[in-house]
Amino acid sequence: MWRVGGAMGVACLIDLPRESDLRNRAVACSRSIQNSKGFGMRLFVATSMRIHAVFAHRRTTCWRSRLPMAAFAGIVGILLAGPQRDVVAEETKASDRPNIIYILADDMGYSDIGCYGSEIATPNLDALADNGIRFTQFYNTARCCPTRASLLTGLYPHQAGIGHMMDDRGHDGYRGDLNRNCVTIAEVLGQAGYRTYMSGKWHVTKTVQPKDESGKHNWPRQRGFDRFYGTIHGAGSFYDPNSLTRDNHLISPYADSQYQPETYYYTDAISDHAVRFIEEHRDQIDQQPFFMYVAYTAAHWPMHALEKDIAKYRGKYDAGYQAIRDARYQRMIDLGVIDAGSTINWPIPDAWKLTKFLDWDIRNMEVYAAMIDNMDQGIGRIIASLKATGQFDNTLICYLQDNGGCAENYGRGKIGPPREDKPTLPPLADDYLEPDMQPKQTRDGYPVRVGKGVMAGPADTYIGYGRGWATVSNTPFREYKHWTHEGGVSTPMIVHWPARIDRRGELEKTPGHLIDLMATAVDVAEADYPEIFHDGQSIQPMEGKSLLPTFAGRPLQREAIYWEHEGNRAVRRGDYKLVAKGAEGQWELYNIAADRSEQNDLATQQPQIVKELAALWQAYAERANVFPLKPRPLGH
Ligand SMILES: [Ca+2]
Repeated sequence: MWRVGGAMGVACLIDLPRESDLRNRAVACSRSIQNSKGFGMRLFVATSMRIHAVFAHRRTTCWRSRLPMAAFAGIVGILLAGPQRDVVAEETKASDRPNIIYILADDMGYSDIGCYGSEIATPNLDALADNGIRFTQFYNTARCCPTRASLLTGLYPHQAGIGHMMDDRGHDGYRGDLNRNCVTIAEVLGQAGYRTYMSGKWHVTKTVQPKDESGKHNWPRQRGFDRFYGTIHGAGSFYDPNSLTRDNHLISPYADSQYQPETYYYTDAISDHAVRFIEEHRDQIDQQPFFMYVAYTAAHWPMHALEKDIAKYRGKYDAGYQAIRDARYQRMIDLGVIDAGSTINWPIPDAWKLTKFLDWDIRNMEVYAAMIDNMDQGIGRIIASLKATGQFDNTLICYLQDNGGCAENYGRGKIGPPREDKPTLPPLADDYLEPDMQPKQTRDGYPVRVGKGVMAGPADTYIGYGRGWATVSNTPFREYKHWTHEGGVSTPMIVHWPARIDRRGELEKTPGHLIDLMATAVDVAEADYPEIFHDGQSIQPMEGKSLLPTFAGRPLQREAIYWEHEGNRAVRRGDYKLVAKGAEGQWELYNIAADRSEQNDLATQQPQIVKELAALWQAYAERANVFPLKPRPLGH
């Protein structure tokens, strides 16, 4: 290992260290330069070609800026460093950089997991909450694609090119494709020596079925991830997902020699591949930490779940929408994630409740609960694999949801047909690549059915759970996925990191947003956020704040948080939130601290605050590529 000479002497490598040791030492040395005020300088001479790999490492950027380029030429690197004791101390810190796992769930309301008030069993998420922090005012962007663009890049979605979905609407804020003036967390942490894995839903490119390799320019492997298993598209059958991909190759789940479970179920597959990546990382634990992005499609429609999981919820929703909402509301108050003084449990209008098809809709909710239950089981397996590999304590895990409960009427319009007695269509070959978000048939030849009365769960159904249950999911907030009222943009956010967080089980009321996840990752990984990337492209500054101070209970300073999606707009500054429905909608003003259910519009009473916040939003929209609002798709 390393030996060093006297206080001003020359130190040589006595035997060749591993590359990770070299990297940590280079990092330690760079810090020592910054920290060595008042101490003498120490000259190291390293005689290894491998040191160049270390120098190429992004972590040493501050190094390069402080030393003449000549120092890097040839096989000798000259390192200037501080006293030996600093090096040792800093080296320990450098090697202790945590793994980071961001877990994102799909189309779930604020009250849908146990530790935020749900009756759905999520013991593994609850355990993370018991030993970590729950944010009570964390926000997403109200929709799948923009949330993923924002989470991945630390920008507001239009700045990353995805203000709407995966379609190009002719303006830079709405290209439906990540642009080249942003970087993903994987790109940044990869440069900082992290291994990068992703399992799950991507949904930030418009080329789901590329004609050739160039169409994969914004697939996960091309945007910084070392390994990928999941779907490029944003929704599909859980038994036969379209655009299923391993690394850079479209695959069929039924002709995949690397993964053949007894029953293929996408949520299980996402969990199993996250576990597989953690286990494969075992040999590299001493060399590099990892970043992993686990993006579940639970509980996005279709309501697909395994019978073993549905069985746990049979009969649990027979009391109907209002009774379940009432029970959730009380539990949320008991848990402290909301308070009674600033929310109301407004009654669900009768017009939103099904009566004739109530049994069918109860089944939809049983399946929805089972989807979340299965996801939680998978998170349990991820936790177990971290424990088994000794990585649990120093892994930062954040769990959150991409938008609020979904009131879309998918598959709920007409009355659906009964299942045929036997298959009516030819079976599909194992290697058939499912092209459709909603398959036309099952693998064994049953037509896929939609409509009222079609009992959800199996592969030949394709149903959403509808407005009544979405209102329960979003207890006690207004609106849903798509809208920027609290029901659209509020998400649980569980943060778990035993090595650094002592506030076990506490609630954190500081507002936060997806944009903060890049800043947090950069902070805890001690990475450098680049100004230039992608072969000379300038990179927009990240918008978010590191959440690290909040982990220790310290406040965050920020101007405001902003939203725009499909003309729905909002800005929150302090306790005040200005929000509007649609591009033509009037501004509404709420004091969220007093009225998080957004019932008492203060716009006419406090016109000065409306004016100030509207001006803030306008400035944001102009600088962040938001205009024009609701651009029409190309060709329309
Ligand atoms: Ca979603």
